[in-house]
Amino acid sequence: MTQLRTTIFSLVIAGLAAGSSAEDLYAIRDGGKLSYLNMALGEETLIGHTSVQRASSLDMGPDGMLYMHSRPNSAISPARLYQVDPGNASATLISDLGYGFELEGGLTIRDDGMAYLVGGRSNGSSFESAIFLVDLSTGVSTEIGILDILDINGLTLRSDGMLVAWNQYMPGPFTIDPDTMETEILSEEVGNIFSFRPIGGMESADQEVALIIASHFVTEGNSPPAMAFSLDMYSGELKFLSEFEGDLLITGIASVDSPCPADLNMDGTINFFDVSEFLSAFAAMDLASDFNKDGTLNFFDIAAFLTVFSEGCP
Ligand SMILES: [Ca+2]
Ligand SMILES: [Ca+2]
Repeated sequence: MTQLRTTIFSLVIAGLAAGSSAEDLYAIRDGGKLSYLNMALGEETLIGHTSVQRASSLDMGPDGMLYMHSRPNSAISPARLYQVDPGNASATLISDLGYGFELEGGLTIRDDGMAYLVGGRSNGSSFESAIFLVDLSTGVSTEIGILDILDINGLTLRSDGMLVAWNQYMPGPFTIDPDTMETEILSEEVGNIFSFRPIGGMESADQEVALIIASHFVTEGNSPPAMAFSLDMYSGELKFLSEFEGDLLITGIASVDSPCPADLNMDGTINFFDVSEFLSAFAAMDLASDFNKDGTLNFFDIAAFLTVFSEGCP
């Protein structure tokens, strides 16, 4: 009996140890593969393939689903916005974004379900960098300004509402004021680390410290391993976290934890309408209501939804 109890106890501990950590990330890599990155161990696990060609940046929505944009394929297909299920990597098209966004760009989602999307687009003979505000539920995007910095590969939000971005040609990360489009260097001493590894993505769960993945463009041959860093978005201090084995071409990263999983209609608050949305999804056997993430729908999902609902939103 004691032995059984010990066995169960060690299984519970092992389960906790194998569970997700707030610092872990989802990553989109190598032409649309979705991976799980264990940041402490520097380990990558493939979840599945989104089948989206030219998949670019990624972010976690308040509804617990991932959102991703793809770059256009010249005249064949425009840039597109997708919703991606983090459980199995299946991608659902939300909208066409048009023929801009030729460069990798960046996507970051606000708590109210609106996203900032920066993309480089061709302006006749040269490129220009534009920022769009995208409604994730409809996919409708509205241009809000032009930036003086090109080829942004990482974009995330700071707690004061400023955007923090990076491209590898800049000496360091910089802030973007989304109201005025003014840019300002945050920290200059850190740029050289990335000289051979372009920014794969930036992400911040707490909007104070960002996680950054630097990853090589080329996936064959002697490409250096992808590296993870943390960046204090107020002081500009950069710290090395871990290195990933294998040739990972990472173009976007997203937090594992949704900031507000009960906010199913993504309006930034939780109320009756989210309960109604949950019940509709549950009744329709839609796995959006699979709140304990075990692939089946039953009483435990209602209990899990009620728990996150009672915890509220940040
Ligand atoms: Ca809501
Ligand atoms: Ca379930």
